[in-house]
Amino acid sequence: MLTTPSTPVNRTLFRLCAHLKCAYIFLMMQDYVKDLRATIESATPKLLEISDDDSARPVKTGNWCPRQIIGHLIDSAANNHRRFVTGQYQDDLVFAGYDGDQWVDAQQYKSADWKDLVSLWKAYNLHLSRVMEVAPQELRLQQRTRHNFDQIASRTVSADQPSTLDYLMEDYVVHLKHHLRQILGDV
Ligand code: NI
Repeated sequence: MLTTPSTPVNRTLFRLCAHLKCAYIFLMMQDYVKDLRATIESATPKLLEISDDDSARPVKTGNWCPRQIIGHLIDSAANNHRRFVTGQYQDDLVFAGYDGDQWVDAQQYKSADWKDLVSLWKAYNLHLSRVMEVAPQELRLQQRTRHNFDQIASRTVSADQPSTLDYLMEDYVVHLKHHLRQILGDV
């Protein structure tokens, strides 16, 4: 573990190194991870401005209400969490799908507490942004010939084209933003 050095010159150098390390980590971070974190930061206060009543009313651009949409995004986080981890330890990128409507119905998101849903959505996505960030680049970018992104991705990839875990991670953020726009308009 690093401890702060005692002399002023060493302390300055230590701080400089810490800043450079932060800058390096930020530069190396995938753009979609930066986008996810910025989206969480900007969307959370806007979501919390939505009243309890409005969070249970269907949005204009779909059948679900905001509680169900954020619930669906929590389900997406849970399903993709598993994919982002197991995808680093298996040769293919073939994963179980899930029926979005069924998951939303089974958990009765329409009667769940709105603020609790937003806080779980935020915490889960901050965690996933870290899962994505720490996944080794060579595993993220490794081309896999076997995948089922023709069935589980929001922007599908045909089965005869190779793809990567990185693609699935970026696709996750695209899907999240699509559903947030249903509630907030521009995100
Ligand atoms: Ni969806």
